[in-house]
Amino acid sequence: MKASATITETVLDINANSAQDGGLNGVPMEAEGTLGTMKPLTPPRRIKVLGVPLDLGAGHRGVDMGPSAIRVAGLLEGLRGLGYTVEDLGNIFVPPPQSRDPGDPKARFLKEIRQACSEIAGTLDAHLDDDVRPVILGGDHSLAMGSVAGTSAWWKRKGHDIGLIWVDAHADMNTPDSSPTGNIHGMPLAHLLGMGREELTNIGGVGAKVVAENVVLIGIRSVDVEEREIVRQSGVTVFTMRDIDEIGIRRVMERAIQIVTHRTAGFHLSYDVDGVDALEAPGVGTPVRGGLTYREAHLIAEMAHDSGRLLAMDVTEVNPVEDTRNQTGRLAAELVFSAFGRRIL
Ligand SMILES: [Mn+2]
Repeated sequence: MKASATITETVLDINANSAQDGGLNGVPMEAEGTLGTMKPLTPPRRIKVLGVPLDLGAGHRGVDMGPSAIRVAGLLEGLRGLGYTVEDLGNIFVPPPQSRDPGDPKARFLKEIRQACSEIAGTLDAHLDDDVRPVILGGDHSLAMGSVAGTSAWWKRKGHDIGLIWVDAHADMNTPDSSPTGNIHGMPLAHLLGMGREELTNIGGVGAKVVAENVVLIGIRSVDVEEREIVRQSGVTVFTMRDIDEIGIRRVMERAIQIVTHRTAGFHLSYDVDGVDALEAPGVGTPVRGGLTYREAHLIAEMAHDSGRLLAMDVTEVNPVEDTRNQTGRLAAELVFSAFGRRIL
């Protein structure tokens, strides 16, 4: 990928590749971008829910209450209604920020976040099985350094890589050196790709958890100045809000699923609810105008389900302090239902 390409050009490059070889990013269309020699995935029968009351990575307080809000919205009952056996693993322990010293201003609460993410990774790795899909409730998005590490470690032992779909208003690809705030929830994706601080890239296993060729960002509309260059150089595929406006969310998701399932067992869906427009998701820490509509947000989850390749899901950044009568908590629960097969008819 050209390092000099803008994000929109990157998408256009993909189009150009498709025209040349019938695929994108060199992925042949006919190969289904999927399994190679892998036998079919066992369909999910059990869902394990893990709460992460983490707001150490965020600038605004309150996302630590997100897991409760999503549970109160009827998450477990709704998933059981879809026919799954659902187990709630409870919450991992996270200290409140007021009780700790943030330490390094370039990576605030690094030690505590590392500890929480290691516990997430270990818990998921221990609870995964062929027919189990974890759902992780946030909490700020830095939790994904633990959840994706856990999913990746388990599948790696079975001999498979995983892909990653990252839905977000932000790219979350800062490193401590580039971040204007030092808030780690703006850095998880960089660390999952192996960039940044070793203490964070080595959570749940050494080094990168996903390769850029299998990573797709969707819904992006706010990228910091230095972060922009990191995104461009990284090799991940980005569908900004403009791309969604221009080609539609259905085409975006078709391509995304091809990319994240190419020679992988499947993909982890890390859904930051601030990707959704603030009109539908007012209860987030960092709202940005011009986001996904309610239906675009759902179609992402519905198509993730229909791909048959969804391995795990995070829903993050629900902030009850900013919310209106748990509207955003309910949206988060509904997005999980769509990702696990709820349909209109
Ligand atoms: Mn995020």
